[in-house]
Amino acid sequence: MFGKILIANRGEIALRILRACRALNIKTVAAHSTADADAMYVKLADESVCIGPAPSAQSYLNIPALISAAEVTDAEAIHPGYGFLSENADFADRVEKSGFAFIGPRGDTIRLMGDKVNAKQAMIAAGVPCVPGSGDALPDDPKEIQRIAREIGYPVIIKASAGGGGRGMRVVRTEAALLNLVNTTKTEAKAAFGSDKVYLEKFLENPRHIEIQVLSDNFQNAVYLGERDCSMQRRNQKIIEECPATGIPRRQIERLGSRCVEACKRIGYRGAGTFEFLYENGQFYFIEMNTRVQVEHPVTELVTGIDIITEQIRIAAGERLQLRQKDIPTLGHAVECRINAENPFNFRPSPGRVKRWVMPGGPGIRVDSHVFADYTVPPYYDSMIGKIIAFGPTRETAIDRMRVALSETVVEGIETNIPLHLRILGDNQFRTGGTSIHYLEKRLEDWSEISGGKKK
Ligand code: MV4
Repeated sequence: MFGKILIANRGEIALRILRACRALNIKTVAAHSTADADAMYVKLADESVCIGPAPSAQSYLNIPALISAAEVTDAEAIHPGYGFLSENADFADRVEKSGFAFIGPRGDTIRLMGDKVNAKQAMIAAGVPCVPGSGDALPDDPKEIQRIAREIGYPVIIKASAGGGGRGMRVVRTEAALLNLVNTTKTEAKAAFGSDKVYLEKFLENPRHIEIQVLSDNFQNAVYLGERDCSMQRRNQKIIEECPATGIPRRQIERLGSRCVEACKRIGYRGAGTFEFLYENGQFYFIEMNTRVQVEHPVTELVTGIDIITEQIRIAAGERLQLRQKDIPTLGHAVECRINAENPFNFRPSPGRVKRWVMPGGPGIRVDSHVFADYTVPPYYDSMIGKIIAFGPTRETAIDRMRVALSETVVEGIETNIPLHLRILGDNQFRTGGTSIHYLEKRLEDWSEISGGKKK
């Protein structure tokens, strides 16, 4: 087991990783920017290293600075968290070449899954159901592109192979618009990701976003930890996530989970990972794989009792997975609300000094946040400042506990999206469950009309 881990991240996930390390009696190094010098996880860490000025490019994305920090503190491993360099294959390679363990998959696995065309081909080979599509990157020949699109059937969606997470995508509803949009998407992909490789898929009009969590060790042992419903999103930003996904037959989840486990074994996956699916008309369709721990990992932890960060560390240290699929419980229901420092209805970031911070408690309530009274939320990074997770024996109990928790939460000095959460949690469609990825954007339009806002 490692003696010391460098945490190459910030905010609530840095604190989460620190807590797992401390429980394992592993020393911690907090790598932080000048803007995060006063963060509580920096104070709680055994050592801290300032890796540069506030802008991410000069600090949390600064590979030489992070590797040097690990060297000067004699860390044995680096945990990248999520975002930043967590899915940067070159970073993973350079960490391992420098003699440190990268707490995540090998660089070549990150590279494989980062190329969405290759990722889909690997999934098809493992029997994971995928969205019907071009199967490979689009050729240059316009006639061939039109033939492929016709074979798929309109509407189709053009996606950048080096993109993901909603970046570099365009929906095409008629053949007349196809070639121009392919060229536009290729140009944008080249500029944004360095590769103009694009592919086509059948566009699904009203899916749910369901993801499968997996753990896989160095000895080809792999398990799935159930599923999460992440459909409550706005502009590809998740707001509420939950586990399990209501209204989906357990046998179907079990079959899908076992296909994901098979895929992990075939690609030699190492660590924690998430298979992202669209779910429509009772069918699952793989879209992409995330080779990192995700913001929403706590809902899976509460329902299965498994500490995903600790499992990541153990797997990276070369331990065998002790978990057996049949022993993994799925008990009750968990709902996570992402707490963002932003205006609840125009979503404008609201950084600044937190004058009052009173967090909720009670049965089944977990708060993952690094914020405290007098903390200053910096303007340089993502606006998420924490997560409130509610667990209960049923979905209804979890939702009601969350409503009570949010209603007793006090944050003054900055704005948060708590009022939006309360509105969603009180909405009948949400309470019934099974809403699609478009639900929130539609409700926001209805609500903005009520509050006199203009239609977008
Ligand atoms: C799709 C889709 C519909 N049909 N692919 C968005 C980000 C990335 N995960 C892929 N995304 C989508 N791919 C097909 N063939 C709709 C989306 C999509 C979406 C997916 C999940 C969660 C939120 C989303 C928001 C907009 C579009």
